[in-house]
Amino acid sequence: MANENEQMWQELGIDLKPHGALMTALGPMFQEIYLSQPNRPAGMGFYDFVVGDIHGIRVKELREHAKNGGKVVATYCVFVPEELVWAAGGIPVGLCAGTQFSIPMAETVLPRNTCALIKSSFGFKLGRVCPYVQASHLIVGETTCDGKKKMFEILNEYQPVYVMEVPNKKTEKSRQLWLEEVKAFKAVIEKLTGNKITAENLKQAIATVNARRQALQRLYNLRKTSPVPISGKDALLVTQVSFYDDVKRNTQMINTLCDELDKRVAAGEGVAPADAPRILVSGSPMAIPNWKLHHIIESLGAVVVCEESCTGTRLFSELVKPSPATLDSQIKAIADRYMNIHCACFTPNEDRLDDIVRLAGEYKADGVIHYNLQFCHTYATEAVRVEKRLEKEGIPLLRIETDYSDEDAGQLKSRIEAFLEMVKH
Ligand code: BJ8
Repeated sequence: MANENEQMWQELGIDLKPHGALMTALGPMFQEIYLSQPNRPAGMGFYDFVVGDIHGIRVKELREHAKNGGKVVATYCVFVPEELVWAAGGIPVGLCAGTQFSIPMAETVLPRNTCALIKSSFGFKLGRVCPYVQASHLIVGETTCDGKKKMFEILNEYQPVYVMEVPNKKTEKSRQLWLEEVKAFKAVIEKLTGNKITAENLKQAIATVNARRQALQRLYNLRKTSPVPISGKDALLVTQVSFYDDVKRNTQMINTLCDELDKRVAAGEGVAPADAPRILVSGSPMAIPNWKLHHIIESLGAVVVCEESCTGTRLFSELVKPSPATLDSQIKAIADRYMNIHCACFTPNEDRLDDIVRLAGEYKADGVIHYNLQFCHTYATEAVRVEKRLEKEGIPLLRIETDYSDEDAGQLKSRIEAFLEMVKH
């Protein structure tokens, strides 16, 4: 298997030496952060397997797909409507950008004061260490933030990149622009795959992606109970894997896990004592293998009960409205659904503040930790408004700004420990 994988990586143009170092580092890290947790649900076995073979089986599936004439479309943002890719017989893959490993590679080109997510993703391509990037036929970017959109211009010099224009406001005019962008994306995907998107195949794709969203909703609803039947780390991993695993298999695995969690809830079985502080994490997404914050919080005896982020509720809380009959109305329903993602790139973004307050209530959070990647100006500035709003609502908040390195782990630990002490009383 190892040799088979190595041959595949070689064919994909992977730089085997740094790639080997990356794989070697991931194992002990996963052991320490994940496998050491007590009382994990058996259903997490699937996710452990996926991480254990992170650049193996799934990449092989993508290669098989490509050998049969299929296309792989890589994305970096939950704004890219994956339904259109599935409908045209393509496979969308949300690219990981959560490791410190690829950042020094990116810093040889990008400014150092760029957010870790952007540097990490760019470094993967530059260093040729990610088989998912290498296996993709098209990378789809978006204009959500300045750093990303300028990085995509440079990335385009290495691999074909198509950029969708995400508006910054949610006015009628902006909605119209976005609808046109979704239509243009449909044409790009049809051209890439050579397949027509029809009312029939799009209806199927909408139903398939909605089913995964509903499975994730089910998982998150189970986290509302006390004691919590699954750790925040495990739930985060399920969401992270959803970005690149096969959508149908993933839905089935999440539902199997939820069946087990239902039994835990009925038996009053949890992963932490019922009086453990419950934390809502809100802010920037945490791409795999970024488990840093959750690990610190849960190592201190608290439990993360929800993520208001794109590796959390923003990924699945909105469904595409039940599929209307005509292709045009389906495209419109897709465009409408995506415009309900409350990313900090929008102004105003009152809906996100409402979401945080609502989620804190629904998940009975004792406090909110606002997670900000360093140099992400939209989330950092929006945190000022989050703070004001939560103060008004009487919800304790801790704002942290960090990156992927471990340099500040000690300092974060002290601040979070003090915060947990405060919310417990
Ligand atoms: S919809 S949150 S996935 S853009 S953290 S790269 S914003 S400087 S990730 Fe995001 Fe789409 Fe929005 Fe979600 Fe820029 Fe900020 Fe970095 Fe960010």
